[in-house]
Amino acid sequence: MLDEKLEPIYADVLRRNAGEEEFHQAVHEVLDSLGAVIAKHPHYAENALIERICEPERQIIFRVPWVDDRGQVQINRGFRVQFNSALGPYKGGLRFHPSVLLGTIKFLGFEQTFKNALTGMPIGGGKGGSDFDPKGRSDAEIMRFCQSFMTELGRHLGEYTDVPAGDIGVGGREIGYMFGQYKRMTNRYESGVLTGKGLTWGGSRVRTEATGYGAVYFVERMLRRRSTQFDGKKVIVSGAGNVAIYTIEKVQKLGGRVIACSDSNGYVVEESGIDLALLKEIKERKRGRVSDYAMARKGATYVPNGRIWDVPADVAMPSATQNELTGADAKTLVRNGVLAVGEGANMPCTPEAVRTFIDANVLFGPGKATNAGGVATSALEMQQNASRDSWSFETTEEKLRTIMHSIHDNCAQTADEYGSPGNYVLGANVTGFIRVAEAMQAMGVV
Ligand code: NDP
Ligand code: 2IT
Repeated sequence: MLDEKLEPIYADVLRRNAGEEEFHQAVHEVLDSLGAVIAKHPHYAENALIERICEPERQIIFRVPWVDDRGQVQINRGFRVQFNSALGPYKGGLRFHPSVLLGTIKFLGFEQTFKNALTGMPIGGGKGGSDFDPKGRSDAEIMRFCQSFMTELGRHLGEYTDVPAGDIGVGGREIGYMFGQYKRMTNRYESGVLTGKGLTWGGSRVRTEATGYGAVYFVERMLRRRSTQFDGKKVIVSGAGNVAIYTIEKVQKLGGRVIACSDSNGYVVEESGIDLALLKEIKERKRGRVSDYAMARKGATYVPNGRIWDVPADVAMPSATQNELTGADAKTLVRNGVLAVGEGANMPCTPEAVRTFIDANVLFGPGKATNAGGVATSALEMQQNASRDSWSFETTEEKLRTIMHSIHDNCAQTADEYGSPGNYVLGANVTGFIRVAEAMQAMGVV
């Protein structure tokens, strides 16, 4: 039940954003945490501040025409939701996936606003993408799509305005094609307009690894509260993309055993531990499938269309997509004795799943805190670009580690302050909200 002051705000969000269920879900989760804040500090409910936070500053929708390898004209839809610029230029990734709708980008932009605030860096919140499906497309098709997408998006960007990066379906290759097109359109080498760039042309070390590494640092810090660590733990990581791969890498470095990962077709289990070099070879270089990995490994079992959450583990790191872990999956994990769950993806656990974990006293790291290492390192990339500098791997990773620990500690402290010790969902929502709210109040009605 939402606070009685928040109920009409949520009803309005439902009415004005009809059918955008993922956006409703993300807003509800934050509002659910804000009852405690406005009870303590009623001024945050004044001047329609919360209503303004739920309304994106700008929503851009555009046609993306391009020509495929057979000479056929294809049409996709492009989006950029510039959600909130109270703390800095809009910042957030671009997602290319056939499931993308305006409501998807809105939920992601809303989450991003609080996540970015949590990092403590000067970045506002935004998100974008397209319903373009990169699967099975040639390099040349990807390039033509990215060029057409940037031709329209570019006019809305700028290092002081809006700075995109990658997300599902957008990695170094796509950022390269988009940066090239932006440079050509503007006749400016504006490094700070995109992050996730290649290391030889303005990218930051550790950005590729940052989301996965950061998520592991966050969970490591949670585990420490129970006087334990990754060493010797059995871990399952869903997905097999950027976030999943570097989550696996860091867990393995810390002595954990990752026994399962997945893609949208199925999951693989290997009790002796996933061979990361082979997984990288298949996913990063060959753009193959998890089933190809299973085929290449004697000890691995491939389960098509199964639930990866059925595999018993100490730690679960959902790192694929939203709502991939349901209430029923959470019950299975709890029954199998899961100790900690860290959201590498954005909103991968349904509200029922989150409730199940919190009720069962499972350490639960919400995405906007746990996966903030990616965007934090993007902000480090912006810092390096602004100073025309380039830091070593060690320096950059140390900064990432410090940021993740401070996000963890701030969330834990806020949860204590608001009477819900150990509730990182409340801690993250309230900490992020207060930072955005303070800046918005200082700037007046804008
Ligand atoms: P990638 O495109 O590199 O990998 C995505 C992985 O998730 C793939 O294994 C993909 O499988 C799987 N997946 C994607 N969509 C679905 C779906 N609808 N159903 C089932 N599986 C799916 O993306 P990332 O690793 O970058 O992103 C993963 C998650 O992490 C997303 O939620 C993203 O928003 C979040 N995130 C990413 C950050 C980053 O820096 N990249 C930062 C913070 C959060 P398949 O190949 O079959 O599609
Ligand atoms: O969800 C996310 O935080 C990202 N996809 C990364 C955003 C960024 O700007 O680095």
